Amino acid sequence: LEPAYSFMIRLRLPGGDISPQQWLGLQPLLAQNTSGVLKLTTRQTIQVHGVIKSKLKPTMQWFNRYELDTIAACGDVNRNVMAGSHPATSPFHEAVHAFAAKISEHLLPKTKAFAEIWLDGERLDANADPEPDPLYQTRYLPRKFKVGIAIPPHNEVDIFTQDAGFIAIEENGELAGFNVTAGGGLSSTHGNAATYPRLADTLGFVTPDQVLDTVWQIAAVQRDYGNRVDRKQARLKYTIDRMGLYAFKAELESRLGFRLATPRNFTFNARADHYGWLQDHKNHWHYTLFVENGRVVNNPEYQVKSALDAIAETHLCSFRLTGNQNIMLLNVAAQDKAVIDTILAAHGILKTQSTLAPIRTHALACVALPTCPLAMAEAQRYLPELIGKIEALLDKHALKQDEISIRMSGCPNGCSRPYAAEIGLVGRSMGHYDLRLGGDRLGYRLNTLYQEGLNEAEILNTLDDLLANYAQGRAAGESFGDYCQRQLTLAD
Ligand code: SRM
Ligand code: SF4
Repeated sequence: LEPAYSFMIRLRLPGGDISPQQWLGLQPLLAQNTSGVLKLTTRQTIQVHGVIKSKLKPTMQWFNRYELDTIAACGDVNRNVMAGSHPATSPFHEAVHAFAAKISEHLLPKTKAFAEIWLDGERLDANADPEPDPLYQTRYLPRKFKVGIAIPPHNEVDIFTQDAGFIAIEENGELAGFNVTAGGGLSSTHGNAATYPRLADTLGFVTPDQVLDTVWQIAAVQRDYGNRVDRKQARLKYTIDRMGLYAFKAELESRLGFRLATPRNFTFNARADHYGWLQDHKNHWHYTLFVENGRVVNNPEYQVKSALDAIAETHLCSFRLTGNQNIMLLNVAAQDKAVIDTILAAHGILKTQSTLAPIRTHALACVALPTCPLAMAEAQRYLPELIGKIEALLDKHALKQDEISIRMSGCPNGCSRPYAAEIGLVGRSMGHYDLRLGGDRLGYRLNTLYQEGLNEAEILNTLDDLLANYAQGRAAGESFGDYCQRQLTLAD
């Protein structure tokens, strides 16, 4: 008898876009072929669990019917490309956001194997020559490769954590081009000092027409220089540290045939999502809906799943996932807002969302148990409960409205980007977490290990003391992360 294999499947959704037709099309499939919970990920896409082996092919074919695919959503290739999601961020948002799909297509493996295996069912010819792929050749990349596009002043994509990043630069109301970053990556391994989270370096500036070549050549340098012997040293961040930034950049420029220009100025002023309605320069309205840890489920007082299904049925907006595991209702005409509001109200969204504390709505947790084989501790099933207890501490110190960012992951791989949070909790063993402090709120600085392997009581006691000190001793406008960083620096 064959073991009962079951699989997780992740969609490729560059920039997080999914239409209401696609959303509605997925629902019967989810009910029949998966565990039924649709999960919005930290890279703006959707994954589902519990697809048994015999249902894999019909599931892929179902996706294809709705023009959805899973190509390169996992593996040693370019992953789902992220892009700042909110159209109200900037007048040239649409043009910048469109680069997510362009980059995704440009770096997509050219092999026909996906279609042959999953769609038309024809067997691959085992004797055929390997298909030539200009980027991946016959060997793919040494490791996963992640690309993000940030649209200042918003840094929801945590641009400095991406292998390759493009920060849109506006000058005189026009899109001048992009600052290019490279070498971000977060994972580490407990007890292996040769592994570490790293923020990307800024390499220079490119014009919009140079973006595709630049990202392609960054991936190609990594393909040729990345470590193919030790997977723990294979990400681009280690390649850059081994080569040296200067040599990496020189290699990149020689392949590009041009020098990167001097990086331009920009500032980030937010990383968390802006909940509720915002209007853009074209007078379109966009609503951002909080989905705790990206789990699209119905709770009695907050029925996200039913609300989204009902909104999709109206066809009055499209959907876009954010890098913070939330969902946006895009391009609602002023006259249609009331219809959407009525649905949101009927499902408890309007009332509940406005009562949630910022620490909850700004939090991220990875999947972890029970499905993640790498999990050492709980994350998405536990963080909501822990936040309830932290909220009580915030209340006690009159900090309830403080927008502290807290992120939990079930192991040091860091899928919820905990190393870039003000409070990072990284699973060490069941019920025990490393507490990391001193990251900033906007994603410019990593946090550092404060205490190792704490249980819940120890986490709460430690935070209680720190929050008390912060409430008393913070400078005007100082965030919790900056305060902790100042104290850690003083203690050095
Ligand atoms: Fe991740 C592996 C879930 C974003 C770093 N990640 C996994 C796997 C596939 C476990 C596995 O290899 O068997 C997890 C599936 C668990 C499950 O049961 O579903 C998993 N990662 C996730 C998601 C779903 C977390 C979430 O709750 O949203 C995110 C899916 C993103 C997507 O849509 O593509 C997710 N993973 C990330 C991020 C954040 C990001 O990309 O912005 C990181 C840190 C950034 C980075 O890559 O440096 C991340 N995941 C990892 C790593 C460590 C990679 C490394 O450099 O060593 C692994 C393990 C590995 O690759 O060997 C991993
Ligand atoms: Fe799994 Fe670890 Fe990623 Fe969490 S951080 S989803 S536990 S691999």
